[in-house]
Amino acid sequence: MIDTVYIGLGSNLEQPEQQIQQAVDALKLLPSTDFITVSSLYSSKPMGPQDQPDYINAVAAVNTELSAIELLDQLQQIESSFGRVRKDQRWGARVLDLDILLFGNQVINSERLTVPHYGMKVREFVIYPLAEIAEQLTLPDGTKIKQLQATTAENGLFVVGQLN
Ligand code: A4P
Ligand code: MG
Repeated sequence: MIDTVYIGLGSNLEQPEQQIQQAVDALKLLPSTDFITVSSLYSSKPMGPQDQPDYINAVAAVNTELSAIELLDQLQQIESSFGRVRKDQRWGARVLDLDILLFGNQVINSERLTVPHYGMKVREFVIYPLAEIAEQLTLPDGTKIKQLQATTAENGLFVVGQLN
């Protein structure tokens, strides 16, 4: 069984573009998984506390034979390996979020996983990059990504670059 999965990436370290580039490189090495594509890099205003830097966000698509929990384990390993690297370089706390936005058409409500991701329908920094790479996408509840995009304000979101 192969599922198409959309993964949200976010970072607001001082060099967040590089964090996201390296995280995408790590996604390309996931076992039993084919990397499909990644959106542009977007600058976004922080959701939540405002006394933090702006974020860089992107959304990647992969095809995987992993289960959702197996993929979550892999993503959390990537997150913590980035944390260790950053601490070794005296950059303080890890700031890399890898969220499973959609896992095929599955709806999951377990202790470790809520899929679709609980915030994805209201976050411009998820909706716009997702619409860029999957403009025909329909969520498990029937919502079309283009509908979400049309009703979600950009809130200062803009494209800052492309990944290699
Ligand atoms: N978990 C449940 N469902 C999922 C899922 N679909 N994908 C659980 C990934 N993880 C999922 O995650 C906490 C737990 O969520 C995991 O152990 C997993 O079992 P975490 O990465 O440790 O914590 P987090 O991501 O910091 O927490 P949370 O509440 O998910 O934070 P958010 O909602 O992701 O917010 N502003 C901008 N502009 N851009 C951003 O990317 N991100 C945040 C973080 C705040 N403001 C932002 C951005
Ligand atoms: Mg997270």
